[in-house]
Amino acid sequence: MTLAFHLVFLLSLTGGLLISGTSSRILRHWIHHHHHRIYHRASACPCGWTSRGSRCYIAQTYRRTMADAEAYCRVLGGHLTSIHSSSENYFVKRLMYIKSHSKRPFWIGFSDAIQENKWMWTDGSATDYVRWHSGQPNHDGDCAELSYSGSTLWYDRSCKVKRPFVCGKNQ
Ligand SMILES: [Ca+2]
Repeated sequence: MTLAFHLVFLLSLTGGLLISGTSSRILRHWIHHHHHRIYHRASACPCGWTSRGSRCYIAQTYRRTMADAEAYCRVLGGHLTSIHSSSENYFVKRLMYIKSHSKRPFWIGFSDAIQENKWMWTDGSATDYVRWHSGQPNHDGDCAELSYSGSTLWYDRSCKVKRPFVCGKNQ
């Protein structure tokens, strides 16, 4: 279906090139709309992973404890994903929603298990962005889940709860 669509699109594009002669404008238009697809093909992310900037992400719909989820991501060469901006937070949520079609909360790699109240990313990156829901963390647990309630906010939760999760790694 997708292939057929692209074939039709390319044929109509070719027609446009021949008829109108405004080739560069059409080409720019095409590149603009397909930039993401072209970029993804050129990226170093393994099959099944989605690239964003210099990072790769994959949503896993199996439910695991936080530790098991982190171990699973490590087997894949990454960690539970870290999040460093509002746009990355939204991207990660969308990625999970597209994969799971569910609004179940899921694990990200944020934890204060090593030192209480010192929240750190399992991939060792800097804690330069947080998006706790108001009143969170409220000491429900040492792990952070991303929730769909409100606008993609974080709640601390017992690490033993089984949740789907998103892994991330550098390209
Ligand atoms: Ca909590």
